[in-house]
Amino acid sequence: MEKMIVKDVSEYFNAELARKYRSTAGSQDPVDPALVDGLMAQVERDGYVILQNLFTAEETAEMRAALEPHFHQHLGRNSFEGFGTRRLYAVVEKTLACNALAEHPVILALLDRLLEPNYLLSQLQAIDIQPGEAAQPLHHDDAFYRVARPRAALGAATIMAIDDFTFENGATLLIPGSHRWDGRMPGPEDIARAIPAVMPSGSVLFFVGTLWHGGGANVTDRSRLCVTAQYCAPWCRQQENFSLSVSRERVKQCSEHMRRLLGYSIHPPFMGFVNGLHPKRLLED
Ligand SMILES: O=C(O)CCC(=O)C(=O)O
Repeated sequence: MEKMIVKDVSEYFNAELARKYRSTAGSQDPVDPALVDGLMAQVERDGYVILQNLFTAEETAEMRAALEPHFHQHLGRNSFEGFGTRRLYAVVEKTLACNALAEHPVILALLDRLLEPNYLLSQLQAIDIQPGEAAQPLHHDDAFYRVARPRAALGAATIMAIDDFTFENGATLLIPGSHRWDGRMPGPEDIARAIPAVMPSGSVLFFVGTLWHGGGANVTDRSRLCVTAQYCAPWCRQQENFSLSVSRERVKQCSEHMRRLLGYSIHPPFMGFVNGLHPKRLLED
């Protein structure tokens, strides 16, 4: 094995030390760079973009059917989770059906532009807003990393409509351009100009972690189901502790991309190691 002599520590910090387990970041099916350029222009301007009809009706129905048996009847524990909202966590352990959202090539292509290689899945959950639920408090997803704004986003998120999203059933509310704000909170005028992410089932809202948003109020008599995948920089802590909530047997059933996103990956030179070695060794029989 070639011996690495560290003369300059910054060289060491940037070195990809893995040999057998070299990173698979960026190796998903290619996406037309012109398409990604167009989507990124919208993300940079508004903080979000809607990917219309990314999934077919069959794919969406498959996700709904896979999720439904796992929902408990109990509702959110606070007004942020929503007293009238059902949430399902540790989705990968329960079903692989939603991996297709988390590792969709168009979404990975956008994340490749926004975040450092080997970014992580921060959480994957299903959110089912029940009739009569109030609007969720507006927030931005990377707020729990206490780093002063304005700054680049430390993560990004997707919200996939399983049901059609309408203003009446609680489509996610967004404040366009709020990703560029400093540390200020939204005032009444900002809240008044928040717009609902109205989109048909199978579409995906993609937004950066600095964008102010929140679930809308559901004034209909039907629930509003979505799946959301959130991602973070490779050196940020994931919200869900996937190494504890997703069994190794389950991870072995996942693709290379999902394994990397769940945390079976290294941020150079060695963040994420297990006993000094690459975590993917744990997936070997
Ligand atoms: O359900 C939604 O539309 C948004 C949910 C959300 O932003 C959250 O729970 O953090």
